[in-house]
Amino acid sequence: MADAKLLGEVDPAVMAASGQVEAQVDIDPSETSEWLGSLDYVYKSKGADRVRYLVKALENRARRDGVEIPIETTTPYINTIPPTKQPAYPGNREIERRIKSIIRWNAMAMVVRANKKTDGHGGLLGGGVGGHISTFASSATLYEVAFNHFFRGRGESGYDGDIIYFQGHASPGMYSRAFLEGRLPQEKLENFRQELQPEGGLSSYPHPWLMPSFWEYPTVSMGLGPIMAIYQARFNEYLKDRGFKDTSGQKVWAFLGDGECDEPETLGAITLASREKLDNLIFVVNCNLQRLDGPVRGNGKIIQELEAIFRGAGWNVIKVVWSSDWDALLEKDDSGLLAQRMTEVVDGQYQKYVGMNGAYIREHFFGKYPQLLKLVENYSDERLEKMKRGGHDPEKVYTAYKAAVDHKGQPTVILAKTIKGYGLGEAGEGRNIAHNQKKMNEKELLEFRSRFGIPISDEEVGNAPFYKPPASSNEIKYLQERRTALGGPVPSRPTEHPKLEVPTIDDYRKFMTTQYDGKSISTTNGFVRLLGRLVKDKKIGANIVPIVPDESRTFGMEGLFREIGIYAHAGQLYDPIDSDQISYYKEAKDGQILEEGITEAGSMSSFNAAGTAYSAHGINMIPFYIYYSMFGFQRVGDSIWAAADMRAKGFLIGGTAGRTTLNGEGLQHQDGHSHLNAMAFPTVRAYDPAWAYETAVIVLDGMRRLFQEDETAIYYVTVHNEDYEMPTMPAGVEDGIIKGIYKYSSRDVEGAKGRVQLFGSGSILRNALEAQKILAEKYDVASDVWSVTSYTQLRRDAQSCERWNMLHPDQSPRKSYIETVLEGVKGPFISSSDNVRAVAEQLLPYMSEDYYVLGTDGLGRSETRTALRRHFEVDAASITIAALYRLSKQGVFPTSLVAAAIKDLGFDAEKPNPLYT
Ligand SMILES: Cc1ncc(C[n+]2csc(CCOP(=O)(O)OP(=O)(O)O)c2C)c(N)n1
Ligand SMILES: [Mg+2]
Repeated sequence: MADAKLLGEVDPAVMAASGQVEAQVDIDPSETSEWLGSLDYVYKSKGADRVRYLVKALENRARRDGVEIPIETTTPYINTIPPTKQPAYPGNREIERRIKSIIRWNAMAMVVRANKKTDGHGGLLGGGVGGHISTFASSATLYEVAFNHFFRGRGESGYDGDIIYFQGHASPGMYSRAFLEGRLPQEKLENFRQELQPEGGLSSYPHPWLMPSFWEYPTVSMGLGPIMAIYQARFNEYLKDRGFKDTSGQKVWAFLGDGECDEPETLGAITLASREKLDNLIFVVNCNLQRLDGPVRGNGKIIQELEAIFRGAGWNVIKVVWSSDWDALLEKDDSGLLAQRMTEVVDGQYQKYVGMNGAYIREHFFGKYPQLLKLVENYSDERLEKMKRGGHDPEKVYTAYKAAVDHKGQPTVILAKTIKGYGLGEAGEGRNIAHNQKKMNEKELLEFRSRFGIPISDEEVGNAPFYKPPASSNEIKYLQERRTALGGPVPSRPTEHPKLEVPTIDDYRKFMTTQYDGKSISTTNGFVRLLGRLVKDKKIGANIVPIVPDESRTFGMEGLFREIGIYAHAGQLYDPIDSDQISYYKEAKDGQILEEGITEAGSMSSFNAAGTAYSAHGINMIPFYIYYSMFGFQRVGDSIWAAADMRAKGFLIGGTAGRTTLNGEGLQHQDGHSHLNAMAFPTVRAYDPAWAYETAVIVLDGMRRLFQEDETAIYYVTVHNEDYEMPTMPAGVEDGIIKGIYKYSSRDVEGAKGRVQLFGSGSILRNALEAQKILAEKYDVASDVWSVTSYTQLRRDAQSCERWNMLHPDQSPRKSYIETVLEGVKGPFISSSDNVRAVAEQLLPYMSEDYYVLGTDGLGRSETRTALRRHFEVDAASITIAALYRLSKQGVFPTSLVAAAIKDLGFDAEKPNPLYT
């Protein structure tokens, strides 16, 4: 063999990358043995602490003498917890194995049957409705041990359970268990992934929106489950530290895939968990070494790589690599060669062993070293083939979970080695096609049935029928007893929640008068004043959760630092540099603000935790997540989608919005399209208010709807940073503000040449008002200016109205709000906003007359607001020109005068289209 590298051996560079140290040559074995003997003696006589002390002392001495000792972030590729530290298994292994086998069978059958039934009805790449067998097949033991011994149900209070993020595409396993528990009827299982059937179906993945009394947390957009779990664990601490609830008994579990760890969100926030000492958090990474297309790290070792990353980040890492089948061998292996061989073989090779027989494993795995061949000389090939991996051994899994739940001061990650498609045999076990396998032929079903001992006859097995033992069977009784002892079923989500009485708009009229009227402030400042008042509100003040990703000062919120404090579990361990100032940087254990630092993904995760506290904890927390609007829907849209899926409630405040209102920051900051994104999110109600009172009305009415009326929605409100004088709220406009439009101002002109309707939103409403003046004074044109707070809400209402009318053609038609408001009003209508045109163009199909939209399509740039508004053609002159032009098209204004006006207003008719410049 000389220099040739053995198949499957780790390359030194790979070892270095995953923190492994290359094995070195022992030049003096008797000296080594003497040192090791001494160490054994110390361990036996004085224990582990003394060993640690001595090893550290040796290391320090060597470093003093300049000996370079590589920092090791990985341990050998064996179980972290040795057999000697393994607690006794508290359950009945035999019954649990039978239960698990039945759950495996039904989970598989659910997918196979659904696809048989729907084959030929389309679905992913032809075929049927799809689904996954192999993922749960690999993680059945990881879940079952937790279901039987760890997962806490909601208990008597209904809100005391563990919070669990199930790996999304392992959901057939969860349904299968719920079926045995009697929580889901067989008809539902028959309709896996067919949710529109009359008797109802089961959603593909965890979807609280679609199965609101079952699922709590959507996870299948990979990476979102893990990051949300971290912030959820921290939010549980926040609730405790702020005196809302003792959450100390509630663990947060996140089950994830090893392939999923490639997502930046999965690993991107793990240091928060260790920094905050979240010992209520447990990650279980199902390391089946495969993702969708093939191996996760064919040429490396995902468990070692993750161990290094998590250990480096300060987590408690527990590796569950080998089952008890290997204990005796490892114990007997004095040379350490077995652990070495285990460490040096790469994952792609381990995957290959799954599909090979014992003779191959003997030759290629043990055969590298003669000592190892000797070690297994009494093991038959069959035995070698059956030696399991750690994640399939309930005792090893139990050991890891027990250590994790008992661990103090750190979050724990369990890296469990499993086999993808475990039990599927030829149908996919360990095969690269395993992930997409959703069909099994008769022979494969027979083998699966026999392997797991399911009492289904040879004749029946081809149909993959469901199997459920009678309620009186030991299996069902056992499983029920275990869940009762643990506080009830999981997952489960309550659909009735406590309500919160919130203040009314009337309660805040005086506030609006004194804080807004006549003041030259921005809508951002108007919102911050409102927030400052809300946190002091007797009814709801404490429930408000302000969340910011390092932009409080940008929004002028720093006054809140001292007033309500920044949440820090450790309190404030230093004297802040600005402690002599009024709004100093105050961190406190009961601080209210979640100042997340520069992480929109983390902040959104906090929003999701706070926004679902009503269902998770039975407490109506009211999140206000305030951020740069450019870094919202565009950057963390998927997390907002998850928020919608999980029925989160709260307020997203998109600050510094508007392509031209945020002028100096230029490209990559100027947002004119977040409203375009937001319109696609069904539970998001998006508003672009112009005046501070509009924001206040939207927020106050929103709180009532969400927390008093129990509507499920997220409010998205953009606020701007342009200071201007805030007017007094006209009487009777509240309804219009909430529905999306109201008339703000009218200007009549004696002997007018015509009349136009000007729609304006956000800061651009003022340009429409200026245009109104120019039109009247220079061109004898009368106009009405409308404040449009939400095109999206208006469109939704108009759309559903039109739909109803279409489906009820013989009944008197309903009228949409926009139709009602514009009844008898003649165009032309000119809309202008600081958003892309498509936002206002939502109304095109519903406007009976000439409707023309101005907007800010194109990439941003740094300039003055005046220059930018001319560039994007949303300034008063642009609005005036558009109005005159549309009047001329109606024949009421001479075309020649429009051309003259363009000149007169100093508008360069040959300027390039801003979309492309
Ligand atoms: C963000 C995102 N990208 C892609 C997918 C599609 N997808 C679903 S499962 C999967 C492979 C998962 O591999 P792994 O995390 O190792 O889980 P396993 O099934 O092996 O347990 C992929 C790519 C997804 N669900 N989410
Ligand atoms: Mg995997």
